[in-house]
Amino acid sequence: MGPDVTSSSLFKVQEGQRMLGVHPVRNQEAAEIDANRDQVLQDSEIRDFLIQRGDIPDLDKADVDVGQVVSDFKAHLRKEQPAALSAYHSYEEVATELEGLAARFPDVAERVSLGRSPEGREIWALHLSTGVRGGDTLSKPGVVITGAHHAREWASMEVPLYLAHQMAEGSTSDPEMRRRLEQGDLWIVPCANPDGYEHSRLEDNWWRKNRRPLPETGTSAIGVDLNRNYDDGKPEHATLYRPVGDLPGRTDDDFGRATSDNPRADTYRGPSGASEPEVQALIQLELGRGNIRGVLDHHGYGQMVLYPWGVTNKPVENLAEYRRVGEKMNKVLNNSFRVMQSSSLYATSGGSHDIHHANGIFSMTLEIGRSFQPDRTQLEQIRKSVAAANLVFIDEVLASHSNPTPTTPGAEEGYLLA
Ligand code: 0X9
Ligand code: ZN
Repeated sequence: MGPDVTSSSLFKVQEGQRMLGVHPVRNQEAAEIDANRDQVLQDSEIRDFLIQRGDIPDLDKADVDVGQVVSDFKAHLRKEQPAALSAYHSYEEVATELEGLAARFPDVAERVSLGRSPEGREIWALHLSTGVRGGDTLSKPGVVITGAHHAREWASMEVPLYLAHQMAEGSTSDPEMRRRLEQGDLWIVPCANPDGYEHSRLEDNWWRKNRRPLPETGTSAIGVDLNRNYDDGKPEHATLYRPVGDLPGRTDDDFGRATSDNPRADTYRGPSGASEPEVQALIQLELGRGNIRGVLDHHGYGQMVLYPWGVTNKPVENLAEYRRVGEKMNKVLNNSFRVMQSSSLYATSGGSHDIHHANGIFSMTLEIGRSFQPDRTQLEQIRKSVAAANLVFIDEVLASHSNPTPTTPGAEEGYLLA
């Protein structure tokens, strides 16, 4: 809305020399931010609020463009979209591009729907491998690349999409790309959370979760944090989803502050493990297909290469391997990332790489960019450099013959309870 929102708004934010109105639907949030109660939300108040809520991670560990994050959040408060929106693909555009790649390179690429989101959108994958149609790609080691589990992390969708282009288009001209497609069974899933992604693009650039209404909670809350909902249903892995002592339906015993049983929280883990259709669709590929040896999940932001465990400070048994591959990826990122165990950023349960790792899959999370919605110039640089790091990851997984069977951390050893 235009100027009358500005004049009738209870709260204002400063944008350069101008004072702009907070949209009335954000009044409650604004009241929380307005520490000095002057009805002007200063950038410093917004920054402190975002740090306290966890939307800005630990500045000693993550690389953050605080000014950009605050500015993007002000778009949320005004119920507008950041200028960077036009640099990003819509869900429909992604669907069309993947379809186009499959049509142009039919002998190495097919577009596959892994399932449907709660609002009925297909979760599209580009399946890349020589002999993809009719051939036996199941006998090859598989790698899955995912993005946009979190709706507002827009760049995390663009990198896998860019990689899909690189791999399909390189298949006819670049011997190294051809080799990867001959050796591997590759799956690229740019948008794991299509409903959330579209909601974030069109309605609320700060939206994180999926968009499933939660009638089972008896509340009007919407959405589950898909990166808290991973679970393989194996009793011996149950504590990766819900640590001992963290009871369902209670929030006073929540695991750290980064995973919650409160349906209104941004980090709501869902009513049960793998309750969400998006997570089920991905797990069916990642664990169900049987040949997947590596999973690389993209998130934003902070410039970090994260490896398991996320649920405990206990080190993984193949720590040296994770660190070696992480550092190798960081090298093509100009050493601008930090390589660390996820739990040392903060501990969560139900995260994707923990469940994969527990099933013998080499799995990492990349936190890319320095804000949720980097501008066009930054996005271009991110796409190229992070896609190169993806190729390092893929090559390492395809080259490795070891497949360690990890031991799940016991309930007694080092879970980071609140
Ligand atoms: O919280 C998450 O799911 C990831 N960060 S984000 O800002 N993209 O939401 C981090 C996942 C890594 N796992 C842990 N830190 N435990
Ligand atoms: Zn994320």
